[in-house]
Amino acid sequence: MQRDKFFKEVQNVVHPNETLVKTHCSYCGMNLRVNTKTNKIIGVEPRYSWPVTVGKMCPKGVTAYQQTNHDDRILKPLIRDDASLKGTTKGFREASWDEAYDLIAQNFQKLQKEYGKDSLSVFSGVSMTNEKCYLTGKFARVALGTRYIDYNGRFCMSSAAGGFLRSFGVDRGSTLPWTDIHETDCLFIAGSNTAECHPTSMFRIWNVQERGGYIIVVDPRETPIARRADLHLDLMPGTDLALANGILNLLIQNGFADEQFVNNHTNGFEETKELVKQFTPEYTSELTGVAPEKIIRAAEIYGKAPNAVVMFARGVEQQHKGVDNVSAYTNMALVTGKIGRPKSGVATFTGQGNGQGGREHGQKSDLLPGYRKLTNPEHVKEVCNFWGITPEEMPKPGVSAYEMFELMDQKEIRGLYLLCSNPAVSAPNQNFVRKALKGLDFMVCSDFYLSESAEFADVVLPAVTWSEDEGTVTNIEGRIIKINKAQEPVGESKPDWQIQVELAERLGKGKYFSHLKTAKDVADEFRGATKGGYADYSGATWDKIEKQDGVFWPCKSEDDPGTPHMFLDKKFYHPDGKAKICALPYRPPAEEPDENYPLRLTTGRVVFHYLSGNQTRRIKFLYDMCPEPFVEVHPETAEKYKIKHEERVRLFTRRGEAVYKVKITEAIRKDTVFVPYHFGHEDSINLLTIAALDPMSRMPEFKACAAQIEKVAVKKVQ
Ligand SMILES: Nc1nc2c(c(=O)[nH]1)N[C@H]1C(S)=C(S)[C@@H](COP(=O)(O)OP(=O)(O)OC[C@H]3O[C@@H](n4cnc5c(=O)[nH]c(N)nc54)[C@H](O)[C@@H]3O)O[C@H]1N2
Ligand SMILES: Nc1nc2c(c(=O)[nH]1)N[C@H]1C(S)=C(S)[C@@H](COP(=O)(O)OP(=O)(O)OC[C@H]3O[C@@H](n4cnc5c(=O)[nH]c(N)nc54)[C@H](O)[C@@H]3O)O[C@H]1N2
Ligand SMILES: [Mo]
Repeated sequence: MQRDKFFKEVQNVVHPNETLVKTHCSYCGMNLRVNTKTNKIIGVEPRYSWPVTVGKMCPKGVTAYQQTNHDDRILKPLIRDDASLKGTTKGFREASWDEAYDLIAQNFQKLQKEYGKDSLSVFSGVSMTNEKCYLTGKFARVALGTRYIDYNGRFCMSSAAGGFLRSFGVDRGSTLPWTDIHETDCLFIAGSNTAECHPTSMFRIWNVQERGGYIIVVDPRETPIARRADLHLDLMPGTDLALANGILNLLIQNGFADEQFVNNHTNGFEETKELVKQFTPEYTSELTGVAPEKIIRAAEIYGKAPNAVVMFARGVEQQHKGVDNVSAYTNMALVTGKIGRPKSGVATFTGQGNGQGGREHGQKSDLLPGYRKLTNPEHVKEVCNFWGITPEEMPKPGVSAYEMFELMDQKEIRGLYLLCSNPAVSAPNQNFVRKALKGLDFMVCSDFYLSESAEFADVVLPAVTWSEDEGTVTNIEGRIIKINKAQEPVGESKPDWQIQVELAERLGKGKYFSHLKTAKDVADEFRGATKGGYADYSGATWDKIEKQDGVFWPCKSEDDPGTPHMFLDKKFYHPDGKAKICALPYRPPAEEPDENYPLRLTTGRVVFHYLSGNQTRRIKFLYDMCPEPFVEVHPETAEKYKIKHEERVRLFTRRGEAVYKVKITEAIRKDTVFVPYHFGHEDSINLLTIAALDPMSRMPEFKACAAQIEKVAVKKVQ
């Protein structure tokens, strides 16, 4: 039967004063429709015709619409007129955009005159559209001319990116579309709390079992997916590399290697085979704490499955060997040839709504649009020609996110333009990071709510939320999708791209930016800038995205439909067309438990909050469901420390301390404690975390450090 065209397309005018705007959620980028009445957002509806999540929504998604007209919105630029109140929300006054721009231009120019171009820095985030991410990179390099730009993806997906680049020569987070995943025979999921962090994908995960397939979960905690999995490998935090090597050894020893695939399409097999030999089930068990039988069973299930998908997330990646972990788990797919065909492959669960696109187009210290490299003179030339600057004018690569705080502390960097990130909660080793922020000569923060980081700013600029602007983001699958505008900006707030265009004019760089009058103008320039890079978006027009329900990159021309499956032709992106199987010696976490700090601390998320919590702590329903952080402790450990459920304990590491309510649960290892990181100020677990960085991705080790707890003495009422 032919579907009625009217019903297929009824997504705009519903009633004269009510509309449904088809868009995607601000948090993880899944689809929904925003309901508006007389041009004001009043609710959301699921969209069942969206192929990826088929109308599924999560607690954050159903309340995301409440952000836009929230009472806490910043309505006008704020200027700090009392420097002694730096580090608090006080001491600001409202100002006009003109006054704010003048003050910023004056201070930025003064700093650059006195201390050089590189005395300024840009720290950004990937909750922004591709267009904004692209323009932020151009703004840093062309308008400010500084080498110091980096972004919150360094704390999120940089290890996945590094691992994929090394293994495949290309970094697209999923080698296959999500619509394939439930049809596989085995899902091997490491370090992902999928049910809480990607709830709208859960129906596909459960469907694997319902169709007779297997689920294997690797996590120190018994998360909801671990509970229902066929096998839960409950490893010690920070030991994934040993586990992956141990499983690979068994896959090879037990004849599951696909010799033809390995010979024709990969390098590095023989040396990897030699290296992993020592990782017998017993030795692997010693290193990881996982029983040998479970390791053997995992290799058997994965090895025998006709199709299998290896998936991982931050549990694996946020380690000081995150890149090695990613390549080590990817080895499983390459050795068995379970990649480059439907229903098999490797995927990382993307973090933020634009975690994928946001890392491809120039916010990273060493990258330019289209995933071009700042270290490659040809790439630099291409982008310079496009922007109309000379290669000499292009700044050199800078440093990673955390290292920028080190340079601030050393007064190498004196000014900061922060947008779309809240590092005063989300960066590791907070005591140091907050000191670095406080010591800046001049700081600008663009946000729609006053964040913990804005407390350190001299000027705060009111940005718009996701639903007051339009543009594209690239979702978990590598599919470029369209965010649509549902409401005019509240107060005097402006989209970040517009702020950058106007600021560039004040800085005397208008000729490179003034032609950008609308979000569509930025989009057209952005697509052009990616042309010829391997993350080529040039054919992904807004029309095509609308018609096809998204476009997978690479998409190189108007008539290219895009690339849902990677490597179907068995061609990888290294110059010889082969993938790399990597021989990776084991390294323990940077900080191992000892007498004084005998516990392993790991950190992560809960379903009700998002990242630093600056958005979700303001939504009443979400706040009520989880108003404060907690520390998960195993009953036997609690017994040892004589602590009870809901009692308060002081948790401390070599870097800092905080007091948390105890949640006693058997769903955690006895040697490990877990705290969610969505809270600020004295509640932030990042006061305790370690800034041990991965040598390649510069990712901090959020997932493992040594800690101790003690009961807090109850203060006597005076
Ligand atoms: N509700 C909610 N959803 C989110 C987000 C959010 O803040 N809230 N954030 C989004 C973003 S930006 C991201 S990056 C993703 C993150 O998604 P996930 O990576 O799934 O989230 P995390 O809770 O950080 O960590 C996942 C799991 O890793 C486990 N883990 C800890 N240490 C180790 C280890 O050493 N090895 C292994 N194998 N596992 C370990 C933890 O116990 C945890 O269950 O979620 C996205 N979705
Ligand atoms: N201990 C520990 N720490 C972690 C992690 C962990 O697992 N454990 N995970 C890390 C990970 S994966 C991530 S992704 C980071 C994220 O950490 P952050 O980058 O701090 O993430 P957000 O809380 O999303 O911060 C975004 C800020 O920008 C604002 N914002 C949102 N959209 C826009 C926009 O379009 N424009 C502007 N101007 N502002 C906007 C929001 O209100 C918010 O204040 O945290 C990392 N930190
Ligand atoms: Mo993330």
